[in-house]
Amino acid sequence: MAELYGKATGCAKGKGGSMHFFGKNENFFGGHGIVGAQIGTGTGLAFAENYKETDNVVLCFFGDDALPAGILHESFNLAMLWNLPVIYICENNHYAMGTSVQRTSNVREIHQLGEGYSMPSEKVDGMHPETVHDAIARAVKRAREKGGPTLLEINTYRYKGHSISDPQKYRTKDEVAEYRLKDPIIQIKTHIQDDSIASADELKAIDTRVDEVVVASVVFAEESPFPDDSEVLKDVYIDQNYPFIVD
Ligand SMILES: Cc1ncc(C[n+]2csc(CCOP(=O)(O)OP(=O)(O)O)c2C)c(N)n1
Ligand SMILES: [Mg+2]
Repeated sequence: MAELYGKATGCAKGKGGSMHFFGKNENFFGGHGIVGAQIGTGTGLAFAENYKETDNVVLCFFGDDALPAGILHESFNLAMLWNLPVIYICENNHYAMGTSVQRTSNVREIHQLGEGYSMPSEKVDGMHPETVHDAIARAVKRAREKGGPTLLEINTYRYKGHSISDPQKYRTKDEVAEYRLKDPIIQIKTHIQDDSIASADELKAIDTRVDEVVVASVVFAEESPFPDDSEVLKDVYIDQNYPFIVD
């Protein structure tokens, strides 16, 4: 939350903002402001884990708008060639900034993109949390057993527009309403209660705890200082000879 507010206590010291969350200690390397660019980063991180002979697996997330990006295809090729421990997770919510996948990609069954690289791939119902968990567990197992990368097309939906200035003329209100009925949180709550895993009161208590964490995070962010001016060029990759730098 502090990073969102651009505060010095944020995970990227307030210099990343919403686009560049980063936490080295947490092994968390993005957000990325450039659509698709994190696919190259994720592949490189997988190369590093492989090189260091660790048991770690990279989960590399991207939206449906990253499909036509050249870096996706180059990364898929190298990841297969080098048998890297990476899971490419396409969160297919069917829309990019203001365009549906149908209008930008000739391949509508996104998981089929893996076939061009002989990469194991799966289409997953993203509205069922347990289905998602199982698919990821299978892919992680494959990677840990030296079976290399997996492409998961996880189908989901975006209820809101890309931003507050998105008039959402590319879809109907009925379509949004239909997906809301299949909301994964509603589905998992129903499942938990139907199977008596937890009671309505226990779920309410979890909601309350979550609200408290969110409020505490917002208060922490609001009360934190902005980064000091002296921080502006620290931790930023720049050419020290670049002319605007004056001591
Ligand atoms: C290379 C590049 N082109 C354009 C943009 C502007 N842009 C920001 S988000 C976005 C659409 C992203 O859509 P998707 O990948 O489907 O992600 P979603 O927001 O639906 O999860 C675009 C085109 C950008 N950030 N980078
Ligand atoms: Mg999308």
